[in-house]
Amino acid sequence: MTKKVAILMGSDSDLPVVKGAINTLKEFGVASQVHIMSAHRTPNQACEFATNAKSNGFGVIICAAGKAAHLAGVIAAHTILPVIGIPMKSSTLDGLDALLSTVQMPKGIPVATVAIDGAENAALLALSILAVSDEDLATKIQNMRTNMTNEVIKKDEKLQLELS
Ligand code: RP5
Repeated sequence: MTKKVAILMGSDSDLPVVKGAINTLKEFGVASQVHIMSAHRTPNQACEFATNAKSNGFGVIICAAGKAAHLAGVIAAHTILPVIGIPMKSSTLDGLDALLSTVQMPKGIPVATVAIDGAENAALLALSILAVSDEDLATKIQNMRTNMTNEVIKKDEKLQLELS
């Protein structure tokens, strides 16, 4: 059975962006659990969630956080599940602070970091990780990519007609 994906966000203010990840997982029919959980405001809850995530049936954890974004790193410290960080553009620094905080993990505890506000790609990466041991899911991802390719080819054909 396909494992679940956990989506954690540091604040409810992250939700509008995080919805992109929630919806992408829904489109692929993969179950997710979504929580507001902060490394600094709810440190005990975050630690407990990460520690038990594997035994609770999760296969990947996505963490969205802004500013001094340490949620993904802290969660990764408490689990061997793959952790994907979404740096949020929620600050006066336009998310560059969160990007660096998330991507610059010291060696030993990795966090796979997507683009600032890159919620859809975080979900797609989580799906690819789960697809390593799930052929049906791998086929769905491949089909999505084929459709994407065909759409771009169609757009290019339309452009060529317009320009000719
Ligand atoms: C982070 O601080 C959250 O992930 C959010 O992106 C940012 C601002 O949080 P709020 O002040 O809006 O709750 O912890």
